[in-house]
Amino acid sequence: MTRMPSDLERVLPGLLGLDHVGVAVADLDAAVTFYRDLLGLRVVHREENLDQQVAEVMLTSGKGGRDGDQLQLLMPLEENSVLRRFLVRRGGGGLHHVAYAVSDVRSASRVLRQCGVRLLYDAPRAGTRGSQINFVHPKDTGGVLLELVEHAGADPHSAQENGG
Ligand code: MC0
Repeated sequence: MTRMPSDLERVLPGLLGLDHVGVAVADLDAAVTFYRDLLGLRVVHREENLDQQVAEVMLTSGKGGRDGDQLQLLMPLEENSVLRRFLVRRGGGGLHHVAYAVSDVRSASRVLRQCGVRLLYDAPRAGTRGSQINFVHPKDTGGVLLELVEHAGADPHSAQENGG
């Protein structure tokens, strides 16, 4: 059972704030076109993450928060990947996860585990842009897959325009 701490700041050290929202899509190029050409978001990163079996594109409006909002579009690379299962179950796409930046994903995961929350990985795995990531099971968060992300380097949010 999850033990709700009375002082979240004390219990989860190093929480830096909301990092990105992950959206699962069946057609990455079509989704990029929608968000870039209709909403005016800017593509700041593209990557294939073979460990997670996803192709991803990160976009931002450049507004909101210290480094701008971040939308991560995710498309499965493999038929038997967890993201493919999600797409099938959700009828083609939808909100997949919400990610929070932390200064130390290992210690954040350890503290959450101590509170009875299920972390999906025993040790962090490779995330976008050289980050280290872990996930909290959606059944322990009220139905939302929650990602913890520790960015690589001193300025993790700095992103380079690549033209989309
Ligand atoms: C599954 N469920 C979800 C969910 N995925 N609920 C909310 N959000 C999601 N994303 C629900 C199902 O509807 C089901 O609920 C229950 O969880 C268990 O379903 P399941 O069939 O057992 O689901 P599985 O086998 O697909 O596993 C779910 C699990 C998996 C969360 C463990 O998706 C996983 O390992 N995720 C972590 C890795 C991942 O998602 N990678 C892609 C993003 P009911 O009520 O029907 O029982 S990679 C990424 O994001 C990287 C690139 C990055 O940001 O750097």
